[in-house]
Amino acid sequence: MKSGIIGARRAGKSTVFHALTGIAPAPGLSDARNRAQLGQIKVADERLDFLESVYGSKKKVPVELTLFDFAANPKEHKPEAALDPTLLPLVRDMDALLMVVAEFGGERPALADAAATLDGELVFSDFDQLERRVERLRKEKGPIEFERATLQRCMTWLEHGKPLRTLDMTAQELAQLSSFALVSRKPALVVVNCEADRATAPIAETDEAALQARGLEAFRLAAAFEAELWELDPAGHQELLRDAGLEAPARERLVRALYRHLGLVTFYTAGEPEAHAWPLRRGATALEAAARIHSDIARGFIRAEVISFEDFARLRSEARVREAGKLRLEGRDSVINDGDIIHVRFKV
Ligand SMILES: Nc1nc2c(ncn2[C@@H]2O[C@H](COP(=O)(O)OP(=O)(O)OP(=O)(O)O)[C@@H](O)[C@H]2O)c(=O)[nH]1
Ligand SMILES: [Mg+2]
Repeated sequence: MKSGIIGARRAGKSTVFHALTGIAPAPGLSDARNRAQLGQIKVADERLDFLESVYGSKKKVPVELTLFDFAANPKEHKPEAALDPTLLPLVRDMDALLMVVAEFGGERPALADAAATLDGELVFSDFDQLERRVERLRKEKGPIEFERATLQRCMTWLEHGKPLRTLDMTAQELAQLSSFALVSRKPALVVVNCEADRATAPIAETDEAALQARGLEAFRLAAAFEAELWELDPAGHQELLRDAGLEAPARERLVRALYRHLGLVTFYTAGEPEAHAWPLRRGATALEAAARIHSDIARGFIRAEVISFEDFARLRSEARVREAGKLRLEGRDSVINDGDIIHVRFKV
């Protein structure tokens, strides 16, 4: 899963990246050839640890979140623009966005306004992209009426300043738009970068409502404070977190917030070679889970053998799960639940 950190100049994007990954900002990042620094968060997962030990797996593969800290190009990034336009092609490739808003050093912009400014850049970029496509459609012949109508509906929405993530679309419309990688459709958390003494301060109700209307959600992070904690040993890290009223480090809280906001669950594949955790959209089917593992496995899908995590935790072996009649044989359309351990039967 790829998440890109965006935000105004000096909003603390690199500090947020540091707080989440433990990787300090790279001085060479402003180099135009090297537009992003990558950092990985391996998601801590007790269920996966349990599967690894019971199956005696040689390898453990947790869910990984890759964060991208982009470097704006000072020549392109005009002070009045919230986002360097040359970053947009990189942003298109992300699964989710983290929009950083500064709330430190005397800066207290209305959170909703700051987020709206950033979101506005995404809205503008999508409008621009769709408009160029509509121009080209003028010269095309063939069955383009549906495409034209879909683009027009999106553009009307964007013209009102609304991001596409808040527009309900049919599966057919979404399929029509799939080649565009529209940025205002990407799920996003607004990272409120604050001082340590406001790490647990509530978000004002008016801000919360305004964000919600854009399909956004606030996530508070005292980035400079949590970046410094990486210098400490784990015990010291824990203690200072607790003093600040925080129950877990930034990366764990962020993963939870993203999972909730994106509506994700985790399923597992387990065996002696490896125990593997996979993220999946809540409500997704066995076939979608198979596709997550490998497109060949989805193509040759016959059925899935599914064990719920609770049954496995109680019985502690596949053989006992089978004897107890708790192994489910599921077809391609059955829904996979959080914690399910699945084995896909397929032919190639
Ligand atoms: N006091 C305080 N300072 C911060 C915080 N976050 C960032 N800063 C400072 O703000 C300045 C900018 O932070 P960066 O993380 O480099 O911001 P950025 O958004 O990556 O900046 P650019 O990449 O240049 O656009 C640095 O001097 C940071 O030390 C914070 O939470 N509290
Ligand atoms: Mg930076």
